[in-house]
Amino acid sequence: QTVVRLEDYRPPAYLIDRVDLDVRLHPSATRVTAVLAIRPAEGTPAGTPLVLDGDGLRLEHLLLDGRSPEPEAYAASPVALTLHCPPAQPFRLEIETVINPEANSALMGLYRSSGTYCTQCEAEGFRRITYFLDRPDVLAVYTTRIEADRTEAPVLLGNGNPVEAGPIAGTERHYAIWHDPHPKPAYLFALVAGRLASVHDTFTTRSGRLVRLAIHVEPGKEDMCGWAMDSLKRSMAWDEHVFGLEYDLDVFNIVAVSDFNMGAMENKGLNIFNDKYVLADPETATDQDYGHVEAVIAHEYFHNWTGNRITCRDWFQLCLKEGLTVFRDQEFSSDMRSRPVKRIADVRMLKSHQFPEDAGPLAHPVRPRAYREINNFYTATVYEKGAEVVRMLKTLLGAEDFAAGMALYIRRHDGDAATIEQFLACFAEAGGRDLEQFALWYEQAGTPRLEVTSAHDPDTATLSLTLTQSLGPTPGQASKLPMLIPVRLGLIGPEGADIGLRPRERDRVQGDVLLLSERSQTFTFDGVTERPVLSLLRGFSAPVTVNATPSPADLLFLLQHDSDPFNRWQAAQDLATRELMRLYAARRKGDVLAVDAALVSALGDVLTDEDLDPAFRAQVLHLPGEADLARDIGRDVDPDAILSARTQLRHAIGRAHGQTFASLADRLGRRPFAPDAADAGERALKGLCLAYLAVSDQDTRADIIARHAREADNMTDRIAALSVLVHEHLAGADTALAAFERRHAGHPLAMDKWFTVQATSPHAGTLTIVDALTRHPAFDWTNPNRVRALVGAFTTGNQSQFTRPDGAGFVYLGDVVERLDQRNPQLAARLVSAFRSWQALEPKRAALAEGVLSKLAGRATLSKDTRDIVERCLA
Ligand code: B3K
Ligand code: ZN
Repeated sequence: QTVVRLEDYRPPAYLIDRVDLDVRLHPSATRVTAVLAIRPAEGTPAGTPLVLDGDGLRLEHLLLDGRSPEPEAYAASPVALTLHCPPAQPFRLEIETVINPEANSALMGLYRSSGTYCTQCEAEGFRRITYFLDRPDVLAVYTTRIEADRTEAPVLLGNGNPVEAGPIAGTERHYAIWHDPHPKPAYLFALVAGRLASVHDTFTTRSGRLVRLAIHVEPGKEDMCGWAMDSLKRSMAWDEHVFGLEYDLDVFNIVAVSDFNMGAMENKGLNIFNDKYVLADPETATDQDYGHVEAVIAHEYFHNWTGNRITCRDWFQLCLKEGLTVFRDQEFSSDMRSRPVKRIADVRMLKSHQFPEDAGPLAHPVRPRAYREINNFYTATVYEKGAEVVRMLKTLLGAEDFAAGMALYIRRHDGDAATIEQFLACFAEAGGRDLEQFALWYEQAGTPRLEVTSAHDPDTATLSLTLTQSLGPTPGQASKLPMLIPVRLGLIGPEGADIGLRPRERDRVQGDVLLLSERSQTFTFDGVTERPVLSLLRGFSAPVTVNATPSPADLLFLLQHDSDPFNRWQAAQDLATRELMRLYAARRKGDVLAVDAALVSALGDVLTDEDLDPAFRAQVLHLPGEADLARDIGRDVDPDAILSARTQLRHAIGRAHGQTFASLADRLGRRPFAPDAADAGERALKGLCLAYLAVSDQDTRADIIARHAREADNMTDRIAALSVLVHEHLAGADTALAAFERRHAGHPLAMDKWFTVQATSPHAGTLTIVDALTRHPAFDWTNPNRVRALVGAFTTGNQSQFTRPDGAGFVYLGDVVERLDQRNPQLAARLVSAFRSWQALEPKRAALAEGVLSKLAGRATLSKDTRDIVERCLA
């Protein structure tokens, strides 16, 4: 397999200025004519061959400046069209290919989803439509003519603005022409054609452009588009307000399809979405779904500037658009909702998805240096850690200089295919900073570890704080350089109030942010008369792990007093983690210890603190997950001992506060459903209360929870109650499952939740149920959402059962991957990544996982996508 390396990047020898596409749609034989206006790039020697990319293509016709070239002048294969000696002057190439959308099960290129024609071109799907310079630094202006059967596809959508449309006389067919004036790389090309219904609205930009907005969905789903449309309009207004960025076309179309490999795609003027991130109503979508719809709609919209107007020079720069755009959508959601709760949720996500990636065989830098299959690099590291890096940049520069850097980036690079270096240069210039060391965040993989020690001297009223950073080896990177780590710090006095910081090393402290740049640095603070409690890494100011060993009393103090809500939450997590580790260590030795009563009572105080936002209380009471604990344990992990430790602590909390959980569950979230953050927060706390009630000793607990499942008037409450019934094996679980199934049988996205609830049940027997559910009428191996909801949920959301000591979970995943790999390599590769932490497991389980991976590696027919993950896991 060929490895693509960053250091091998060369600018393209030829450029394509204009693309005129004519796509005559047919289910199995779509005819694509591409007319390309090509010219040699400056400095390209005459006679340099032109190699256009293809993937599974067959050339039907070729014209060079209107004439058929001699057969020896070119060569065509499924993967390339080569002109051996193209003209030295600009020329026109007309290429005809015929493709089969119906047979396209990889969902890359032009395919059909429930009868709708749609495309997915990022990263390298355009080459499955026509031969092209399919690389992000070749930007062209596209005009697309789409032609289709009028009844099969009454709606025809392309990038940019509509130009003309009409019937084709004497036939059953019609056409539409779309023109996108903004030069773009091929990965942003899209077309959609089908029988679609739509909802419409308008948005007027602040400079007065009237934009027609539309969301296109399967007929009958129009009522479920309101939230997405509302989110879109809020995104458009927010980007103007916060970043000064306006929309630049007359129309903005969103299409929801049910077969989609990922979340959504930011094609210029024509965003295509997994329907899961568009459709929402209280009956079928949870508060979490509402939050995701809002965030993904915003994310794709924000790409219009960070991704489309300024794109990536090459795929190594993927985080240039993804990290930045995730940062932007996180900021948007924070402004729409509670900022601390959003931050907590994002950090939870980062720690549970990105930290394990960074700690295992799939670790890679935010900007990778090499890949075999680029689709495998749309990762938590590129996206979520990429966003953290942008967030640190803002922390280091301050809001004002950061805004100036962004403005400069947009001004200077509009229309460019840019690099991380160019991006950073804008901030270095705007902020008058040297960002050379900071750039290591893009280069070095792994999660840095911070050791913190402190000494307080009451005589001199000083506090000295020593921070030491370390970063372990990751694949391909044996040793690392120290990074620039912004550590936001609070010192809290005995009364619980913050003490103003008076640092001696003034040039190394910026406001409340310590700039750690050496391997080890000591910071001294004056005027600290009494021993303060340290609040370290406030707001999670850097994606690192902290080893500071505060006393349990200090953690309890932080939980009660920290003015930084994030660190209040972090203190609770640290306390719980510590306790869980203690219980775990005992269980590994066959002992069972008593649970620490102080922790249980402190959590009870948070639970009943009516001054705190319910959503925040829910986050505090939500214990670290099994996978979080596995990550912290790091080696020789026994998932069963983790599960029992966690179960033990949950039961202790449930028993201690059973009455409170029961009364809160009864009292909370009784207003008619509205998706706003305040109501969602109440429902989150209610769901959490039900989960603890289930493990309390309240006699009527099963009845209460079953009643919640029965009487819920929205999906959030219904699924919360159902999952408690199922996961705790309570009486009424089967009845509730059956009722849910009857109620939602016709709604695949709701049934996905039904699959997930069962797949994530931590009981022996779950694997058998998962397997049986693959034969349920609502299940469909060809739909990625179904597969992820059932098999993906089992392998990534049910640690103890996936890693069963007999290895059956591993074998099952291996079989599923083999079954899906030929059909949909991207989906198979995504699923097989669930093996990524296998080396941290205790030796018996690790050997069983390795066996399955080795067996997969031995399959000659494995796709490039899956082989890449499997071999990296084994390396
Ligand atoms: N840019 C797309 C992801 C494309 C994934 C290709 N395998 C969605 C997004 O990040 O907005
Ligand atoms: Zn994105």
